[in-house]
Amino acid sequence: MAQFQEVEKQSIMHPKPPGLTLHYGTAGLRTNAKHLDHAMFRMGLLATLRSKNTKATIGVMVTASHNPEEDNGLKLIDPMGEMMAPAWEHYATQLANADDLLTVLKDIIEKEAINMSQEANVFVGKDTRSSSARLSQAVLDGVSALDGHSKDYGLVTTPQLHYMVRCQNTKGKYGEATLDGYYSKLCQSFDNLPVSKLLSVDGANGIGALKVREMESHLKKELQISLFNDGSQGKLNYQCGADFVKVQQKPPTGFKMNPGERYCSFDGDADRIVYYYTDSEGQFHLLDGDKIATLMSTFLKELLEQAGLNLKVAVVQTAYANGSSTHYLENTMKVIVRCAKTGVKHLHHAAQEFDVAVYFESNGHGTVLFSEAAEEKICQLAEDPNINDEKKRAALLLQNTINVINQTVGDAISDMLFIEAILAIKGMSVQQWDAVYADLPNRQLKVKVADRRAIDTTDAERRAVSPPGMQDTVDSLVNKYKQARSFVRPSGTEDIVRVYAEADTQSADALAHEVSLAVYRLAGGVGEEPKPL
Ligand code: G16
Repeated sequence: MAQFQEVEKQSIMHPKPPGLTLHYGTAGLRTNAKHLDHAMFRMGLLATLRSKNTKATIGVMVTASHNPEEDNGLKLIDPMGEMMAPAWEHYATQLANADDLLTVLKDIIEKEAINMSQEANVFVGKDTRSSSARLSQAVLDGVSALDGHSKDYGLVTTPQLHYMVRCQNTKGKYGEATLDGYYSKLCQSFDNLPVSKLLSVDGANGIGALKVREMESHLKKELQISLFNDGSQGKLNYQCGADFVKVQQKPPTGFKMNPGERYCSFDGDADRIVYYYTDSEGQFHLLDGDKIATLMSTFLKELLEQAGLNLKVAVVQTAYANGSSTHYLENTMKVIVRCAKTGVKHLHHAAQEFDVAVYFESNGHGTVLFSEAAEEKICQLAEDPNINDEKKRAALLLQNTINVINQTVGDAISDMLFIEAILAIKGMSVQQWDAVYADLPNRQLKVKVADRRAIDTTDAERRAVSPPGMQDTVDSLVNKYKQARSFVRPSGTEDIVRVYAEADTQSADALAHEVSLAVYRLAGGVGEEPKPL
């Protein structure tokens, strides 16, 4: 077959480094950029097969998101803009590691009964990393080797590419598959909502900064955005961005914070957002994904009640969710709460079971999903001439909310617009938002081990099943602290094990350290032993 000959010919230009093993993890492939050329070419092949298989456009985003600048990676996007189906992740790993590329390729074609004469379309985007241009070219080479059509969107945020894929596959029903279409949809709805002014945005020196600037020109209303870490000087994700702020629990470098003012940070591909401020005593306050989920779900639940719509609202979190947030949501807000494994693909899937579901990871990655039936009910109500003013207002607000949200995946820009609108509508300051519940003090640490797969987990990653003795040790350490909880899990994006601990006081730091030591000793730690904080 001519296509296979072309793959064989082209793959010589994209050789696999000997001995390298990659794994399609939490959010795709990710490692040092210098090892990725072959994998990018091969993922171009895979995306083309997936497109033939689904008879729809597939997306490939070249990014390593929150990882350091020298890393890169890729996220594959399925037809409705969601992360690629888990069944295909296995093929991605197989293909990336294959020594005999054609055999694995043919195997996938046979298993999935793919019609190779079916047309294929792949959308490609990239972040601002210096390696992204050559790596996205490798993806495009892979697509053309299998005769697929591609459209290169160039520099876009990850959620923007997710959006394009969905627009294309819904034939414009979700919106227009262009950047202008994306900004117009979000901004038109945002312009219909009240808005607070003056927000400072940390762009993590990445693509989000460029795209916030681009979006501003589409806004009729004045949302005064002061942008810092815009990439003009600093290094991507270095001492800035959502991951740094969340994990370090401190402000990014690159600017001075004024007490009481509202700030937010994006991550390297702008699919995460966290808010923060300092009080008059200079104390730093973080409003992470849990606080965002609480704000959004409360707002939506109130509007649905005002509109008289009986729709089921749920919040999906992960094991990292602060215990106070789960307690508040279940006991005060009385919403259904579900816990999913880390990775938005898991949260997204769990959220699809409900009429309206807010899903957020504590790290600020999340969005809101409305079922088709829920959207229809809201739209019908908004157009009903026989309802009272209160219902009308609520229905219209809900309708604009649906359009401001990027339902394909967490989107820092869209989440930011929605949060700003909620604060303005509720007349709420960032301090009042923060005061809704108090976070339990918590700490997240990383432990370097020889092979992170030594740790295996169950119960949505809340319990370790290996190595032997790990969970018993965590349990006995947790018992020493009040209101404490801790878990360990291997990261799917970095070569480390993550440790999370919370407790009634900042003794959470000591618990996290003790658990880190246990990981180091029981799971094959390398380098220096973890030191107390
Ligand atoms: C990715 C995933 C997130 C996940 C994060 C950390 O984020 O999309 O869902 O929470 O990695 O994952 P892990 O703890 O497995 O390393 P991003 O923003 O880097 O793509």
